[in-house]
Amino acid sequence: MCDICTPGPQCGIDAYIRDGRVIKVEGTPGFPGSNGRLCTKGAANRQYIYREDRIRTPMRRIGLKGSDRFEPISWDEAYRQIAAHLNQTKADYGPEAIAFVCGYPKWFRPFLHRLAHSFGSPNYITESSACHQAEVMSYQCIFGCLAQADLRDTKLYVAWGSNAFANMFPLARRLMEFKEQGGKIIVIDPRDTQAAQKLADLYLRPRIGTDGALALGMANVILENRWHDMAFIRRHVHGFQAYQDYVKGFDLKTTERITGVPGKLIYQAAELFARTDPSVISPSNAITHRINGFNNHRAILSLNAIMGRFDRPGTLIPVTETFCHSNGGFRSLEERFIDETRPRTERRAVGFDRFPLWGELVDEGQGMHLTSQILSGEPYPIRAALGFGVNTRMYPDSRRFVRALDQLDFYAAADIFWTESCRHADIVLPVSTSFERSEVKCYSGHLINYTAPVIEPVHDNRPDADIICDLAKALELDDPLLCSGYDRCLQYIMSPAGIQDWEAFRCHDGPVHVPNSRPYQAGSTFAGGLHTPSGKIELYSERVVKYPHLEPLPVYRDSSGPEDPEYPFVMCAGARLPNAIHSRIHDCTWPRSLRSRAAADIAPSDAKALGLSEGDTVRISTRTGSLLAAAHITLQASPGEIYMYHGYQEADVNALIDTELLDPYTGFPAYKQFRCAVQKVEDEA
Ligand SMILES: Nc1nc2c(c(=O)[nH]1)N[C@H]1C(S)=C(S)[C@@H](COP(=O)(O)OP(=O)(O)OC[C@H]3O[C@@H](n4cnc5c(=O)[nH]c(N)nc54)[C@H](O)[C@@H]3O)O[C@H]1N2
Ligand SMILES: Nc1nc2c(c(=O)[nH]1)N[C@H]1C(S)=C(S)[C@@H](COP(=O)(O)OP(=O)(O)OC[C@H]3O[C@@H](n4cnc5c(=O)[nH]c(N)nc54)[C@H](O)[C@@H]3O)O[C@H]1N2
Ligand SMILES: [Mo]
Repeated sequence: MCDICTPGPQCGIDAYIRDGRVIKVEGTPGFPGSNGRLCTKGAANRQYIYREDRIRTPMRRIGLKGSDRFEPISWDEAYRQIAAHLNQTKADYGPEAIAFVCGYPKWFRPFLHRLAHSFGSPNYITESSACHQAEVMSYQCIFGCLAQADLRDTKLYVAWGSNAFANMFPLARRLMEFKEQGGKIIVIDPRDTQAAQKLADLYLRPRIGTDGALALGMANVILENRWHDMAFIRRHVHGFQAYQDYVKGFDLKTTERITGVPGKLIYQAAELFARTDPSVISPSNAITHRINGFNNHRAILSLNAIMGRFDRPGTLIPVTETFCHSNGGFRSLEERFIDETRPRTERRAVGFDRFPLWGELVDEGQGMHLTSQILSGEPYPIRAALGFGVNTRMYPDSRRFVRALDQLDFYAAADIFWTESCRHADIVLPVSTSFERSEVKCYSGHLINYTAPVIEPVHDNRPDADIICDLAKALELDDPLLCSGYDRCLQYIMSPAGIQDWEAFRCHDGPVHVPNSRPYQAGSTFAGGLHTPSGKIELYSERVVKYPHLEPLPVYRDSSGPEDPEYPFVMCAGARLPNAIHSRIHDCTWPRSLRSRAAADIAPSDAKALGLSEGDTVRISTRTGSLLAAAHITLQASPGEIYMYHGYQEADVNALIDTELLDPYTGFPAYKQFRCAVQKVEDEA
């Protein structure tokens, strides 16, 4: 299965092998979801797995940190050294002084989480500190559980901050079919995207990050026209009165002034959504990448609440995260697997004190506070870390993150490629790609798949899950299950799936249907009771109200901060490009050739004012840092706004972001909304 992006679509790949090498990849015909297709990134898998900079053997640093002076060592020696350092740090500072950190890869996460627990540390931290958890928290605060749009039965879908053509092509295809079958789509995006152009019956183009106001303005239209579902609200919704009072401040004129969306369009969108039943709005996680992101997301979700668009076909229906953030239609023992070795420690995970709502809802440290805690040693020191697929460029003010790595007494990095994090590690471990390993994945349609490797490891690499189980042994942890290896643990975790013949399942080519999966039953979430403090859908959050510095209503505040003549533009960094995925394929020549230079999208009027032509070099700067990029002049960007993709080594946009620009509810960084300056740079002739 393709692992270029996960847990996402998980497309089937046919790999053609000659003399032990992959010579060609194609989508697997008939594979659920992808049905024989691959995206631009997936088609580049061959270049990905044979990248020149793959780590070839375990390595030990012999020069200064960041110096690239390493020597090869054996796996046993690497394990021995990691275990010795981690156990020493534990003896000196306590187990919580070691952080177990993971980047975008997902497939082995419960194993890393259990390793942290068995070791005694609460500090398991992942990229979810900046990816998916803020959304989950928003759903939890309002509905008590994560939910998703039921596209099969809806009549109107609002793609709010979502461009599936770039970020998930099977979804884009589904939406095209949906439209062909008469479904209506509203797209809301400050960028004039492919989704806006190809899918939208109605397109709203707000200023970056003003979505909270837009949603409250739409709510005001709905309430004034009495289109809301009062019977549903009386029965199921908490805090309606307070919400209604707050929403009154967002009349059409005010909302138009804040968002830049014409009042007439705001009215139309509200009417179309409210008067089409079933209809559903599902805001993307792009909404959460800014200071007021959590509340913007909640304001949008609240529209579903006042219209009763929850727990019935065609609306928001609850999702079970079966395994590694994917839904296989059943409850695995993943939670128990993680929980049963949880340490009894007084120490709270990184970031819990600073982001108490996060601490209450999320079972992992808030990684956006990791740098600060390493550098300050407060409230307790973090002295060592074990990182799997940790990319320094994911972190705001990424150079500060590198400084934090350098301050650790010990850092071990496991990655496929030789990255900046590896250069600052003490021990580096080479890991396998999905072509070289076996793994179990669950996904929608109630499917489960046990893949097999198609090639021998390209170099002396090992799968992450095996490394974790081996480390449990090397660390001499009292955890016989984890020490028994990946497959035995899986059999335990997946036992509720009802698979009778595990061996047959393991050898089966392609996904199988989960025997014990259960189809969604309309109304079952209400019947089981909502997991919110009031037991109702909360427009006014009783979870949030406990924290005096947070506001229980989904209030709107400007995330850009006060205007600043020195930094007149607002940057939105990271809107997905179809040919890029974070840092991982910028170095593959095919996808890279589609946008060969790191480019900043800028509106034609701004380009003119700055005297820019297409491809000119610009310097983009903030108080935190600056970079050089190529100007890409496009109508996709509105005046005053700049868009740029992240993860480039030579133009790392996250190096411009102040680490303190964090949403106080979720700790999420301001990737998609911060002020910057843009200047033309005369190329040296
Ligand atoms: N400005 C800006 N920054 C962003 C975002 C944004 O929108 N804007 N998006 C954020 C989001 S949503 C996310 S999810 C993060 C992702 O950010 P990252 O976690 O940085 O994502 P990647 O660069 O894909 O992968 C990180 C590392 O994992 C390695 N890797 C790949 N597969 C494996 C594997 O199986 N095992 C191991 N051990 N390593 C592997 C890769 O080589 C790479 O070095 O970026 C965030 N950063
Ligand atoms: N090709 C590709 N696909 C990917 C990824 C990738 O790196 N590359 N990453 C994967 C990952 S880790 C994740 S988390 C998902 C992310 O999935 P999404 O969050 O859906 O993806 P983004 O492209 O970040 O944002 C979607 C749209 O939101 C818009 N947007 C940005 N700011 C705002 C705003 O303030 N208001 C509104 N209304 N819209 C806004 C952007 O212009 C963009 O078109 O994508 C996944 N898919
Ligand atoms: Mo993400």
